Amino acid sequence: MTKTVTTTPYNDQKPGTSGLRKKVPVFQQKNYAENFIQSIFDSLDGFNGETLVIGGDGRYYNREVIQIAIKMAAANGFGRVLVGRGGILSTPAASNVIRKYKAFGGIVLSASHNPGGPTEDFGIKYNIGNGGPAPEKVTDAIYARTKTIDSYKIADVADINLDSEGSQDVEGMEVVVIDPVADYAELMEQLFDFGAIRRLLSSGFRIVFDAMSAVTGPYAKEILENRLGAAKGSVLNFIPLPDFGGHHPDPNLVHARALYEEMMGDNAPDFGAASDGDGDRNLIIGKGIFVTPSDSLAMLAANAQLAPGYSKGLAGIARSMPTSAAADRVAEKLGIGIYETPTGWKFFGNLMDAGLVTICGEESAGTGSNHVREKDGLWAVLLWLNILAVRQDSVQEIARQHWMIYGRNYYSRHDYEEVDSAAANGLVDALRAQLSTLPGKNFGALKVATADDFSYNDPVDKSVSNNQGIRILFEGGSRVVFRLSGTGTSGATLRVYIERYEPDSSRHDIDTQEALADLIAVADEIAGIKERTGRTEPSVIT
Ligand code: G16
Repeated sequence: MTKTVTTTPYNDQKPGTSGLRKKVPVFQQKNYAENFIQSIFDSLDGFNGETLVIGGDGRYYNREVIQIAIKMAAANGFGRVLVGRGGILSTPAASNVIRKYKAFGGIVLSASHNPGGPTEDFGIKYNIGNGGPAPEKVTDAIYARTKTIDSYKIADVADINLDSEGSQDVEGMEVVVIDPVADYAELMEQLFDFGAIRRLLSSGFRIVFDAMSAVTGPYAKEILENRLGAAKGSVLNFIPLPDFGGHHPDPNLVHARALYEEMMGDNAPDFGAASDGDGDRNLIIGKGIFVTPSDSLAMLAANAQLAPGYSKGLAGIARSMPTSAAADRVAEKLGIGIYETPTGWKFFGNLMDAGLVTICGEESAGTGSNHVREKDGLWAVLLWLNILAVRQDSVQEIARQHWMIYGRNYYSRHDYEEVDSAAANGLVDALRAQLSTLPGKNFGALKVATADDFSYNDPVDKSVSNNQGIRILFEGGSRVVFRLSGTGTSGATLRVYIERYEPDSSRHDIDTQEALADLIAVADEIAGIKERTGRTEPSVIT
């Protein structure tokens, strides 16, 4: 039987950079998840009888919301739901399932790299039929609906068995529980030369992959150890836990510190990597060298044609605005297009659908291609391994040669987390007020060339996105960028992105923070970070 339940709106359901992310107790409020899911359905047209994909990263509260979403999909008229066994689908795997089975869309339950547990983070995101995050016009419509919603529909049935694969009926809608790994692993086998990677891994080349007790564990075990023959034990923390073992499942130099230390040690493996809560981010570390996400994008793009899936070359490259310009130099050399988008994977979807770009990346540990419409952590790891297998060079050698050819973009991001929201907004407003007076000003040896608040004109659907980050560009190609994160769940997170271009290869061995020291000081001088936030140093440096 289907019930219509009366509800009242919540006023805080505005999707951020990647869906709605809140603390679990917020989601546990009466009808909170139901309101948001019904608002998604109310914002869509034409899904009657169609297929919906549902899956999540397995974090605390995942199973409860999966049950709700399935019952609501049935009551709202979907014809079929595909759900990962145990309610599990990594974000890139969900994107693949949507595309492969021509689903109408998907609901992805994740708060990505944010911690999980009864008092930590949860999230709901809607992906459209191309497999990618809903564009702003859809998320705006969802938000508008959350403000007026007065009822939702749900099937009044017992919980669905999510643990055995196969088909079940829920009020006339078919629910198919699928293997979360199989389709994804098959796609990876089509893109990469598994034979070459297998030979590399059997030749004494050692890898370590930290799944951070998150969703990529089963995917990495199957692909890296079972199919590619990496030594048993190469995949660490491979059992997904609802609270990620109490850690932040964020593959960066702070939260994946142990991996970093191991890769910098005397007896380091040849290649180290990690992925995040929902499997879309990646961290790449070679023996003795951390590869920044911006550099990784550029190096992968420069070498992608060595992998079978990209042997015909790339159509173009896209990067988010705060990501370093290292990829721009590769695009220039390859004679292909480069696109600069706002932060958020959703902005890449149109470019990929229109065939303008093949590879995309973000400084926030995201890299991916048009094989799905999400960033993809394991994909980045496999492309690196494919390149290493063909080139027979170390990660160090590949990076050094790359910098020799293209120059090095020294790059770092400083995050100030859980800052008072009013202080953070005040800082951004004050920066905006200075924009017109900054050009031409000198700060030590640095002279401001231009300063603006980034606006994006989507070349495909012509939509415009304003206020996407304050950019201060200096003569010579250095820059600092300021923006507030759209993924945090308490207070505000100020992100400061710092970049310097160094063409001279005799200066490619400087410590990154040292190479950027003058820009870091100027960022504080212009924005008054210490004074306005009361923080003397960033909470996270990546
Ligand atoms: C999400 C988005 C990314 C974005 C990142 C950081 O990643 O999908 O496109 O770069 O957040 O966004 P912000 O700087 O606004 O916090 P994820 O991995 O959290 O889904």
